[in-house]
Amino acid sequence: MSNHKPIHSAGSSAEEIIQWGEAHEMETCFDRAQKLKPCPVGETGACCKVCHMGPCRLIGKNAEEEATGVCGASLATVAARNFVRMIAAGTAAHSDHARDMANTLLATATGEVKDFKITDVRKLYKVAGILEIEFEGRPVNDVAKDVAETFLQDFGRQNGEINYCRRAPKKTQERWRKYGIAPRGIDREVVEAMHRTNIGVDHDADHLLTHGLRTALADGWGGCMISTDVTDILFGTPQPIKAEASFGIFKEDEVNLVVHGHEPTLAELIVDVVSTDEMIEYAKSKGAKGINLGGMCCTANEVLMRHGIPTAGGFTNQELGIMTGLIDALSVDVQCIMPAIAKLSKKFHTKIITTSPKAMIPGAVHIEHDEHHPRQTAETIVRLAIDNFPNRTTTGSHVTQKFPLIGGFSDEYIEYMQGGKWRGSYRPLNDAIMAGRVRGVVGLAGCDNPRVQSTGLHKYLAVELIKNDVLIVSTGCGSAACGSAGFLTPEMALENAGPGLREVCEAIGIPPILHLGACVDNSRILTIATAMAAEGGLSDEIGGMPAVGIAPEWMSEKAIAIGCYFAASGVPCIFGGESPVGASKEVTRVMTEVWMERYMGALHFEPDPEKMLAMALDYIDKARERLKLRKYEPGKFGAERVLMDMAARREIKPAHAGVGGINESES
Ligand code: NFS
Repeated sequence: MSNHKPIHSAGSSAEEIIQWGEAHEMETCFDRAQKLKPCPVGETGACCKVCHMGPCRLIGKNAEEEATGVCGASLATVAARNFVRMIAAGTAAHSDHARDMANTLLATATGEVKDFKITDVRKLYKVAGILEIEFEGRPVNDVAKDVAETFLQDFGRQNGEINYCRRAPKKTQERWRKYGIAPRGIDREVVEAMHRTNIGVDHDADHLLTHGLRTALADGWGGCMISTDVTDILFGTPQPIKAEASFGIFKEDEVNLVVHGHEPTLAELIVDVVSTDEMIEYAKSKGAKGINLGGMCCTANEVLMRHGIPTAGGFTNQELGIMTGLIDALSVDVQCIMPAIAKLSKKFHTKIITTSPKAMIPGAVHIEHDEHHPRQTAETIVRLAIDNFPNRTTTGSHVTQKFPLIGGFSDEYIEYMQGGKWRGSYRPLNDAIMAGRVRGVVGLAGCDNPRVQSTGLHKYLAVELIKNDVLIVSTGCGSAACGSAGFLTPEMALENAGPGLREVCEAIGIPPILHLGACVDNSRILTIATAMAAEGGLSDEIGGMPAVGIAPEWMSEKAIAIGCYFAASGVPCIFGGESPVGASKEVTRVMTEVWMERYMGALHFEPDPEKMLAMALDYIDKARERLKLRKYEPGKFGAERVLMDMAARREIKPAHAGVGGINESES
């Protein structure tokens, strides 16, 4: 027998803590994933439990043709229904978060909540412009109130289309209308998804999935986009900022407070409160040198993007963080919070604090986020963390490794960095793609997962893609995985990127993997793709761009909603793991072939990372071919078209020389 232990995480610090935990008999999701194999019937979508005549298992050799539930539902019906319910749940999660953000904006604008203000007036005006709300010469708070109310209408809208449909390229919108997937209202689509998948309603797989896409679009161009925009308006639009990642961010001699979950409102105030003299003095009175704030999952991404707060990583790192023995308090809001942390925390001094009126965990302390006085809630939490510092035991697994990173790439900044202050533009990026310097763009996103070597697929794909001159935009735990591996630095381009991508990154001084934010900020990728379509020279809609979405370690229903809104917007997506509709060939065919034909997007499931890579590159190359772009050859580029005038180019040359589009020779 070999005493070779399985490697659970591709992060070396994470692995060190896991091994320490095993030696100390502490159970984590990695152990549970080993012990608890997925049910093979449910895993591939063949289990129906929408009524109590079942659960029915649609299995057997000819299940696709012959198996039915007690009601007669076919395998395709069952698999499609299960899948649509995943989309609905994911959409509900993002969008309910967005609703709270819009309500916070409204309460801030009306003065009902005094702890927040409109931080980014420029973004407010930009959004008002898109929503066709008059803003010139009006008080900022009046505009903000109109914006918030307009957004809130999108949740309960019964007819027509949600506002941000109009933000997509015309041709993309036309496809949505042609196939009946332009969403009417966010809540309406979620409710209708639940209705249609109820016993005895919609039984046509394609028809069900079509509504699934309508629901997903309500997520992408509704919930997610609203959340991103309102968060930017309230707390500022991100721009590049330095931060750190991995477990070495925790400090032995300071109070370690961690924010975990997805909603930035309370976390924003915690950021503020921990740096007040009063709290720092209080921490010192308890024997700490100061207060160290860190984050996990997407709340981390939100405060990292805007304040440079360090991250301890993504989903599978939450239990491991506690096992360092260094976290004095872990304040959680909603989504992706493992209930296991409450039990685990009892082995340490760590206090788990639930804060959302929507989410409690047995064994945690509940300090409810007071919507009207959020600052008070933040202060209570910070004090609790400080009070707990003297109780710290030192029995955890202390690891010191951490990596520097650069985050904060909003779509606004990406536009700005390509043109300078006088003319933001996507011309250089489009030109670099046209010339073959950049082969294409991949959105590398989604969860990390204990069912695979956690974060390992993200790391593998990140390195291979940039080697192949593919620019990566990342969000969510994909960003956390890359950050915790040291990949989110400009040096990464020097060491690993192909020659064309490297040149582009060097010229602008950016990493080859751009951290765009939390999972809701996948909406920024939609905005970027729209801007690229508008800029010209590539596709005039989102479909047909040399762009692919990959979520190699996804596990959340939210990831499914995201994959579907990308597919419906025209981006082929490749997800890892077993297919949740794998039992039905028909459903698989609809999601790949039929969706491709109608929307120029698709959703594939492919567990093998090498095949994921090959598929992504193939999609990119085929799109290049269709667009009649120069065939991609590493190290060989075409002449780039120049659309700026001489004076303009002269002005920006020193800072951005070398990036596509600013050559001296006119073509
Ligand atoms: Ni996205 Fe962000 Fe992470 Fe997955 Fe969860 S934290 S919202 S769902 S696990 S990427």
